[in-house]
Amino acid sequence: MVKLYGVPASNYYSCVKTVLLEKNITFEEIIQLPGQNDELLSRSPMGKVPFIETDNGFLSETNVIYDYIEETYPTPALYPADLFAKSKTKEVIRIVELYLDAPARRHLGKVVFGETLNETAYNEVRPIIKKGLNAFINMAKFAPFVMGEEFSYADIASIFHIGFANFHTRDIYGWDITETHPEIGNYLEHVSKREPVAQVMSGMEKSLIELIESLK
Ligand SMILES: N[C@@H](CCC(=O)N[C@@H](CS)C(=O)NCC(=O)O)C(=O)O
Repeated sequence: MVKLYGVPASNYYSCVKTVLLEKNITFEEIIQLPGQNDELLSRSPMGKVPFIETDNGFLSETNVIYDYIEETYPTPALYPADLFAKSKTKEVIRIVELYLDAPARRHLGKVVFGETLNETAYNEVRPIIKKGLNAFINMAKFAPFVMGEEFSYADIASIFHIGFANFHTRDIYGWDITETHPEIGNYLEHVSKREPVAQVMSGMEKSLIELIESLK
């Protein structure tokens, strides 16, 4: 049985959990904080979560996990069969990870852990996220899903990483992406009604609120 390690408050963990639910794969969740101890590093070389345990061993890095799961459990498919369309799907995933999640993550210390505002990040992050959002809007079809008619890994990454970015921009800049970009707001509202997404999202939000409260 697949074992999923990580914390429900994590957007990356939420992506992998959604994939497992979408594909009806039986799995066990094991709470694991990120860290740098040797045992963890032998399972997840960067000490990050999520990672999974398979019959063959441990695997980290969400994109790698997507590819492994897709080949191991091909139905329902979450990538298009066509190579170019599949590559475009991966392009969107990279954009939301690198230009929405990663810059927003620079505010994680302040927003989640109550640290002081990083002034450099304050000035640098907003324009990067604006560019990332432009790129995303130019690529997304919203018909009704990001890549068109089929729900895919691009939706899973977009839902959780844009949600993560918005959680930070609202707090730091008073900037709600779903208001400045209503096409994204409408898309997120529609897709978050999907059963596995709704289930994972509510667990993630609950866990995030509990984490923030516990740190106060
Ligand atoms: N590139 C990683 C990113 C995962 C990631 O950033 N996970 C966060 C939790 S949401 C983490 O483990 N952070 C701890 C750290 O960066 O050391 C992936 O695709 O899985």
